[in-house]
Amino acid sequence: MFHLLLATTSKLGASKVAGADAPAAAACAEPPMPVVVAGGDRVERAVSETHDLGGGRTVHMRALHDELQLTYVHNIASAAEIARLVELADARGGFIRSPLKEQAGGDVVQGGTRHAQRTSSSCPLLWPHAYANRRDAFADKPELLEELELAGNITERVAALLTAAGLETASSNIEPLQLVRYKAGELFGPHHDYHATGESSVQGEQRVMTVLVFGSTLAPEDGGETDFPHLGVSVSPRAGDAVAWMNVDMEGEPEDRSLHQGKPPLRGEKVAINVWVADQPFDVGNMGSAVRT
Ligand SMILES: O=C(O)CCC(=O)C(=O)O
Repeated sequence: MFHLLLATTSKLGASKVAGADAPAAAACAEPPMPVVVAGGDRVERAVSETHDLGGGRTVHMRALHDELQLTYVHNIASAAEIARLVELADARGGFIRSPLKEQAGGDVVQGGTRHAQRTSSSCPLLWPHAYANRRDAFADKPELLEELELAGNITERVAALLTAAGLETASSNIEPLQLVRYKAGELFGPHHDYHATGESSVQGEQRVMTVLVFGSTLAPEDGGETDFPHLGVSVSPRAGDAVAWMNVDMEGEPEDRSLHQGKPPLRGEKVAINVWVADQPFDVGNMGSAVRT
C-alpha cells in the first residue's frame, strides 16, 4: 500500500517555514545558494522551508522544480560523518563495482558487472533497521558499531526531515544506505531509481523517493553534477547537503521524468549517499537480503 505523500497536504519543499514554535530555526541565517543550473542558466531559488531537527541542526530547503518535488536540502549531514563512513567502508573492503538493476526498457545487468552505464564504486552500509535489536552482534567490532551508528544517525535525520516536511513515512521505510564513490571520469548514466519490475524490490515495495546526500563539494567546472535531463536541471554537489525527489507520480506509478544521472567528476572525487525511501516499512524479519542496487 502506498503511504507516502498521498495522505499529506504539505509538499516537500513547498513554500513554508516551520511555524512560530521554531523561532531558532526561523532565525538561523540562510546558507548560500548552491550551484543549480536550469535551462542552461545558473538560477537562484528562495529558501522555501526551514526545519529545526534538534541537536542544533537547522535544515533549509529550496524547491528547485515543481515536478518530482525536486528539492535542495541544506545541512542534512556533515562532511566529517560521510568522510568517516568512507574510511570505515574502505577499511572493511566494502566498496565494489557499482551494480545495476533492470531499467525500464533497458538492459539487465548483473550486479558487479563492468558496464559503461555505471562505472563508480558502491558500498551498501550496515542497515540500522535490521540491527535495531541486535547491536550486541558487534560488541567486539567497534568499527562496525560506529558504521551502524553513523548510518543510523543519517537515516533517522532524513526520516525526521521528511516527517517534518509533512510526508507520511518513517526510518523503517528507508533502505540500507548506499555509499557511492566516483573517481575522475567515472559516472552513472541516465537511469531511474524506481523499481520497474517487481523482481528488483525485496517485499513488493516501490522506491518512491530518493534523497541523495553529497559527501563532496565540486565547483561547476569540476563536473560531478546530479542531472535531470527531462527537467533540464543539474545540481553541483556540496558536502553535507542533499537533493531529494520523487520517483513516482501522485498515483504511486513510476515517473519517467525522474530520470537522472551522476555526471563524471572531471577532477578529484565525488562521494554521495543514496537514501532510498520505500512506500512501506521493511519487515526485516521476513527478508533474506536487502542489498540494494
Ligand atoms: O551521483 C549522482 O549524482 C547520482 C547517483 C545516483 O543516481 C544513484 O546512485 O542512483
